[in-house]
Amino acid sequence: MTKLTEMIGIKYPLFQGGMAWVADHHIAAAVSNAGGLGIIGCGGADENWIRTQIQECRKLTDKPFGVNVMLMNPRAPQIAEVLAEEKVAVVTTGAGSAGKFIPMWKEAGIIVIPVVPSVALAKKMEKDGADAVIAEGTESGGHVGELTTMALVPQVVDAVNIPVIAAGGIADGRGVAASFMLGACGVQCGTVFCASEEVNIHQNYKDMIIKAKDRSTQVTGRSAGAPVRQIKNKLTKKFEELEKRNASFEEMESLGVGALRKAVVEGDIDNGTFMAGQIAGMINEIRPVQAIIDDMFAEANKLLSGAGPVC
Ligand code: TUI
Repeated sequence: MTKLTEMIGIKYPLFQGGMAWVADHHIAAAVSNAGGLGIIGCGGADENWIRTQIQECRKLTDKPFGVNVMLMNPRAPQIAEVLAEEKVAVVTTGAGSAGKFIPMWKEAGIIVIPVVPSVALAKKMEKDGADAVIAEGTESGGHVGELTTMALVPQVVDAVNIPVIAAGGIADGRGVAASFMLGACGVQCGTVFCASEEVNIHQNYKDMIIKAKDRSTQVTGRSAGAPVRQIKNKLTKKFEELEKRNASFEEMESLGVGALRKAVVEGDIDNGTFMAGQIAGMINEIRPVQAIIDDMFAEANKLLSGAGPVC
């Protein structure tokens, strides 16, 4: 039990990252049924898709689940309203500042937990009324900040009085235990759930994660202000060439458009964006969600026994 499990009413202090295109109602319901908090990722989808996903998820689980809003999505305001109408248990946000939506979500009784890549944004989110923050290190897959989990989490813990959840580079009990030692009250994991039986993605995506080694991911698009960590392939080579000649955000964007769908839906090994965190190198098999989570916390509890109260 931590402040987080009490706040949300879940068994394990674990969130599944709301990964665009990857995190639909199947994986969200599986994680919630296994005792964590499953999260549906809106990515670039529209409000009709998300409403259906919420309804389908409710058919598969009676446990709390969340929805992640990617704030770069031009339809974020419409999605924000649907989430308030549907009164989902938890909203997480990414890739921007959630401030203007927080009052509406709080009024609907929703627990609001933004992802933050910095102390400054964590403090702003606390001031704007967030219930907790997810401090996400650059080890993560997808859209990333600059600080590592090891450096970011304790600095955010010191800066705010709300619970902090650690994310980035966590996929087993050692990562969970380390996060607690840094002062976090819970963890968010993404990549490990891309290697689960229940996740609804192309087999090639799962295979890419299983085959990945420690140095298999890279961040593209930093120079254009759109840093995304993904598994190296022919597409990342093309991104590299564009970056070398200081291509514009628009050029980078046009190469990236549709590439996540190509990875998740088509399994296009050469032209897809296979977003994954640095911890992919440690993930070597496809496993059921329940086993992933149970083993993670059995190991963490063993490591932390005798460590005294940590959160
Ligand atoms: O959002 C994520 N990860 C994501 S979103 C995504 S969808 C996408 N698809 C194609 C291109 C780009 C994105 C894939 N992965 N993680 C949470 C996160 N948020 N990481 C970093 C941030 C962040 C960055 C800056 C949050 C706030 C922020 O603040 C800027 C500001 O306005 O202060």
